Amino acid sequence: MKQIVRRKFLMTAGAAAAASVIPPWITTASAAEFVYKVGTDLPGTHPLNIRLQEASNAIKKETEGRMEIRVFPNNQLGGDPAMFTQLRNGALEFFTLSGANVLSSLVPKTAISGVGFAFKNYEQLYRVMDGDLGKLLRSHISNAGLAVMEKMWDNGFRQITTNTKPIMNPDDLKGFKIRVPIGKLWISLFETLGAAPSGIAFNEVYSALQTKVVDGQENALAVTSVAKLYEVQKYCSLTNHMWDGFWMLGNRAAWDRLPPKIQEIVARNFDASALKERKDVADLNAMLQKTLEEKGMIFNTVEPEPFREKLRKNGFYAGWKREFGDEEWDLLEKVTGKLV
Ligand code: X2X
Repeated sequence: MKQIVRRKFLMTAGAAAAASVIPPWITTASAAEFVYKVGTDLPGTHPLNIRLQEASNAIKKETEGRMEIRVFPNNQLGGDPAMFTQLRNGALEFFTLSGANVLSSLVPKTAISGVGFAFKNYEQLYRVMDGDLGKLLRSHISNAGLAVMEKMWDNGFRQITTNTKPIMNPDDLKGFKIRVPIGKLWISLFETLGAAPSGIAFNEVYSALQTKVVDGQENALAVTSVAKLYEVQKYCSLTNHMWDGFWMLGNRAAWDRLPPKIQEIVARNFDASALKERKDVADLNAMLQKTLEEKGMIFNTVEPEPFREKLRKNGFYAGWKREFGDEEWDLLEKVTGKLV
């Protein structure tokens, strides 16, 4: 008897545990009229996802439950190329995607935010991306059939990590096998610097580093930290070689289905959260060197000029100016100063 009671208890406990791991889209019957997903490629603990969840809560409240946006972090819906396909065919309603990443396969000009060694600091960067160039890029994205919010979300200035040696100057990159995201600009930047880059989606980066398919990667410290890349990387060279950030993209038909009042609430909350996320990420990147050193990483600073000089000498800036066009390039240089 006693045993039967116990078994019953165990079964109940087991059922409860199983229920808690069933994904939300199966268990939660939602009363919301619009239930949309947003996919991201960053781990759930990254500020981008925390702020997205906050925006989603605010949107639900302000729409009095009519609109529910479910956050799917950490490539749960697939890597960037898969999520981008889903976004375009309507299986996914919102997606945060870097302008230099897969988005540039559809809208090549969005990669301009990632031009190597272009921005000296965040102040310059946001003057460009919240200004006329950002506006022009949004019109290109919109002409390509996607919805896009006004404010970009920060990924950060990118730094090179390796498991073999510190990168001090361009010569250290000679033949160096480095993972980069899937985008022509990244390949071009590292090839021009003499490295051997491979485009790999982020959900495969940890294992690519662990199995030594590549010897290094480059990302903002926040990503190296939340994705635990420090477990498989030893050195971190503070190259700040490019800035990277995410556009909040929407599937156009899904966006157009929303009543104007709900569109306004969604856009306003996404943009407000983006501004908060920018501050979170900048603060985090500024404090993480110490944390990562405690985990065993060895840091070095880098003089950017020899890298910029090598890029300039090898036609990197002139080539990309032709690719992006004079109008875009002039809007960039108006703030950064001459790059070519
Ligand atoms: O893929 C990357 O390295 C990441 C996470 O930084 C981007 O989304 C561009």
